[in-house]
Amino acid sequence: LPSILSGAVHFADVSFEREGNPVLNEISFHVDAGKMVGIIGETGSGKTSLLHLIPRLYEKNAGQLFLDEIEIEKMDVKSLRGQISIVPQEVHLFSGTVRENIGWGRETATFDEIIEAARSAQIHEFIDSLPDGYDTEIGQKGIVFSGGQKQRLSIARALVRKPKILLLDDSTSALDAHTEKRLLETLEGLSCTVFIVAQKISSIQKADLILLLHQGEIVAQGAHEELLQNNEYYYNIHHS
Ligand code: DGT
Ligand code: MG
Repeated sequence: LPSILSGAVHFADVSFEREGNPVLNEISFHVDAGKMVGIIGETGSGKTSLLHLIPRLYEKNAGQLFLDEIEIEKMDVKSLRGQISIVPQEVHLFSGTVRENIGWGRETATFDEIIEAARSAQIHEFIDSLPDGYDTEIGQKGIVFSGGQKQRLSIARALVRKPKILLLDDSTSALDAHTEKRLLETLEGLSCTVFIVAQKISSIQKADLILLLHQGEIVAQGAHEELLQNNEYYYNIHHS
């Protein structure tokens, strides 16, 4: 079974339904390995569903989905998921130390790798400032993290697995603009294809490819400047 990914993603007329209701309709786009894709669209437009199709957490109903020219059905699901990290819209931390929470799912990670992931996720300095550092307990008996701190911890957890494809589902919504900018710059430097679902255009305007979803369809795709010039709907949400 083929498994090694460089991280290129190609959707060809992919449709997806839930309980007989169409959720995504004929989605087509291509992104090269190592690039950044921004996804925006109103609530319920299908952003989370689109991300979930890539590691086969959801199964498409029609069309073809290729990773590096290989149809995802031809890959081993476990190996596929081992190379794709998703940061879910709802962050889940568990009772345990910061270090355990970041290393979760990758028990072979060394402490250096955990610190490196935390640095990339812009959360290392905060962790380092805690009295027990990476040994700080999280949860009922321990420290309570803010929304933005939880998001960054969750991103560190995804990065420690050194994914070829990183899927961020609204994972920067609680970050201040400065921290978000630094995070995106760091992600750009990794050899990893990054998908970022966001609520604001400002969060994704540097992306190589922006997908604008509306009721399960891509109504516009391209780079920011191109969309601003050619798409009235995009222009309007940018200026609203
Ligand atoms: P968000 O997170 O509120 O901005 O919305 P999206 O864009 O992430 O939307 P998504 O993919 O969660 O939902 C797309 C459509 O799928 C929407 O019409 C609701 C429907 N849907 C979502 N979850 C379920 C589910 O568990 N069961 C059923 N039947 N439909 C669902
Ligand atoms: Mg969603």
